[in-house]
Amino acid sequence: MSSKKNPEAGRRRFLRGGAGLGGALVGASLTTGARAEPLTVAPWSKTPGEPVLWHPYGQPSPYEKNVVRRSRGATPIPGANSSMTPLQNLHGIITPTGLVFERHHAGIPQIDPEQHRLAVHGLVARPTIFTMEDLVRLPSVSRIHFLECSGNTGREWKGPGTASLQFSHGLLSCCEWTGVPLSVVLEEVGIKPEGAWILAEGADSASMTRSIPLSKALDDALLVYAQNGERLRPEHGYPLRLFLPGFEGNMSVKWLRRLKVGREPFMTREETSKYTDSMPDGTARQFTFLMETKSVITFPAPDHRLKEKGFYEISGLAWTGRGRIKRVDVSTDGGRSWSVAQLQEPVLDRALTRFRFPWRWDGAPTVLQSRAVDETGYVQPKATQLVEARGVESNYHFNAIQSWRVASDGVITNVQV
Ligand SMILES: Nc1nc2c(c(=O)[nH]1)N[C@H]1C(S)=C(S)[C@@H](COP(=O)(O)O)O[C@H]1N2
Ligand SMILES: [Mo]
Repeated sequence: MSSKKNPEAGRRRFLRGGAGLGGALVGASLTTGARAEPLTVAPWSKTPGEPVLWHPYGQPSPYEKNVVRRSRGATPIPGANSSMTPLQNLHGIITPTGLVFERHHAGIPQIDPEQHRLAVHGLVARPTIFTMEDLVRLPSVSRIHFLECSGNTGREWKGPGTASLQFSHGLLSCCEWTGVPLSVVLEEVGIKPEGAWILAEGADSASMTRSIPLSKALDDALLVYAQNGERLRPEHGYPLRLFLPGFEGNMSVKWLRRLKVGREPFMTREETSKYTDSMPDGTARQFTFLMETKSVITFPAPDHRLKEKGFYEISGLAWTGRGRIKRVDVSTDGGRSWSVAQLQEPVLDRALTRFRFPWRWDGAPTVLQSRAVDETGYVQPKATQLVEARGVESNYHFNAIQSWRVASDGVITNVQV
């Protein structure tokens, strides 16, 4: 039988050849935990199970109840909070909508889509107010893109932060977004020649506002009404949000109610006192739109514990606001040597890319790292390199190589090497 028809034969060949392992697995079994015992018939195999419509809207198995968003707890400002995606429990590249991180400056408004309006005004020929019905009738597109808060991994600037992947890297998601290209709407209203920036305003009580360069608005910005195939959830901007592929999450204004075209950036709170980068010379850098190339090992991570030595598949995510990921290198010896990881196809433009690397843990303490390279040749920096360039006073745009230390008891911690 060919390996196509018989996956078991293919697997044995893989073991013998030691694909990607340099023959390290010859004669060794991957399945250290498996036993040769008679198979029993469980209670759930003896009677019919739950009926259809057990949950009219599907739910995960009750055994997956620990796979949830988590938050650091209440903040002093009402409604200003965030929750993190449990990256340690996810597979592939798509974030299930119910696990997509949340970041709200003033809570989640409950908006009636029939009453929602999008006003487009300022330096335009035809100021217009759109209903949701108007917008959904326009030509639409669907795109798979990551969304990362620029505050993600912000606690790593001053040394190793939280010993948890969910809390260190969990302000990150990747969804299929459907909506109207912003360029279509801008063409409808007709931008005056002096127009160069667009103010985007949310309908939440924070009235969150950001200035968007017109070039981005005309390039690939989307007015999004659906996420992973269904209308947006309230926490992600229902009924309408802006989505700017590859740009910092903050600019993808949720509950979008107004776009105003102007000559210059509007210098809102979110681009002056917040979302600026403190530099080592005491100045602050403004308008750091692009999310830089980054990667992280999602298994194993501090949220896991290795029970025994033996075979494990290291797995992780890489992404870049610049386009596509070209390569991911993995080190299992604290950066002394690097090997190329396997990338899951398709590798999409400004989407999460899943990488995998086979590993046999010998039980000795070690440090695991991943390093992403994007299609422009940019290489994810070491923490020391990043800090040298940017100092330690920033809260945003930390994209350094993440190091996970594996101790001999299988406990994994967050370190910087
Ligand atoms: N109107 C409005 N838009 C907003 C926010 C907000 O609080 N209000 N938070 C921003 C921030 S900081 C981020 S990181 C993303 C988070 O999007 P999500 O909650 O859908 O993951 O939305 C952005 N858009
Ligand atoms: Mo954010």
